[in-house]
Amino acid sequence: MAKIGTDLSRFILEEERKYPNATGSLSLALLAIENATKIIASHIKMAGLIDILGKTGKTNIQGEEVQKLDEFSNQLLIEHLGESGQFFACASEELDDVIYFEHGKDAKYVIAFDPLDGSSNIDVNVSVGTIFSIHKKIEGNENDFLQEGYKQVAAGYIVYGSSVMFVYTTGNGVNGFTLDPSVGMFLLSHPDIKIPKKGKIYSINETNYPKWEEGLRKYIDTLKEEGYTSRYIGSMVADVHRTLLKGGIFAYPADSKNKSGKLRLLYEASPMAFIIEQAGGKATTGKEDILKIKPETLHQRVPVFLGSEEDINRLLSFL
Ligand code: AHM
Ligand code: MG
Repeated sequence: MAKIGTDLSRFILEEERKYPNATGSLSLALLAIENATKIIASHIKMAGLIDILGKTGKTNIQGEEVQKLDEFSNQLLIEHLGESGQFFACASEELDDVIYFEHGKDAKYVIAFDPLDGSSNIDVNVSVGTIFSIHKKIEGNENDFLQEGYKQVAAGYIVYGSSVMFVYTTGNGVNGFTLDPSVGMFLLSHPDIKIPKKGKIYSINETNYPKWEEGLRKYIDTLKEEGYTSRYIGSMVADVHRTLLKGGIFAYPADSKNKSGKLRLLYEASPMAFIIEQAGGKATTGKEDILKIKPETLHQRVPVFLGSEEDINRLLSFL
């Protein structure tokens, strides 16, 4: 196992050496994501200051146009991932359609991402994140994004919190890296993360309680009686990150108004499901495993329940 403190770039290259037939393309792809997200992290840290430094009109002190951070993150990822030459195409939560990269004609992978999840939290200085999901290019068209989640080659998230963390899997366990701002490197801080078999926390937007199905209401009532505690940030990356480390359950269910819930399969549900399952947890819509769903459209939404194995099994017995 890699040593605590190993930097992410080295870790990625060391992982690659375990596969004699690897071409290095996935490593370069992950390094491109790492670099882009470091830049996003530094901009998020400045978010409050950018206002002070003069965003009266739409230009900042350098006379550049001030972009909203989610637009900025989206654009930055598209540019970096496109330039890397490792991706054939990308799909983003912020874009209607797939972008095919000029320098990716021979690339092996496609990537779906949510550039800045939970961005409504930025204004109040609460954690946000980036989520990504990588699949193999098969047909060279939009269908490449409509592959089941279990076929992901890699998935990960970056949580821009009190510290910045990069957590990812290539289907071989989950590892977490913390950004050391003094050297600008992600260092291995959480090797081989395993989610506790059972937790004590549930995370759900309870204002929707009256609109939930009966079984879900009973389940949450039962958790309360048993002394579970409630934590809900409203930023999926942060809520899932806590669930991964501390156990319990995170949910964004369907309700009588939103029949498929809110979260998107490609950019949110599927990559998080891959990570949680790689850490020994479970992820379901309540009816089927999230990773088994064959997506029908780029922006489709699904109900999400993920977390500790025992907590998810228990939930399923109520639904
Ligand atoms: P976004 O992608 O537009 O930021 O929305 C997704 C976010 C998730 O991070 C979070 O889990 C959810 O929306 C919170 O929704 P709600 O405010 O309905 O509880
Ligand atoms: Mg989102």
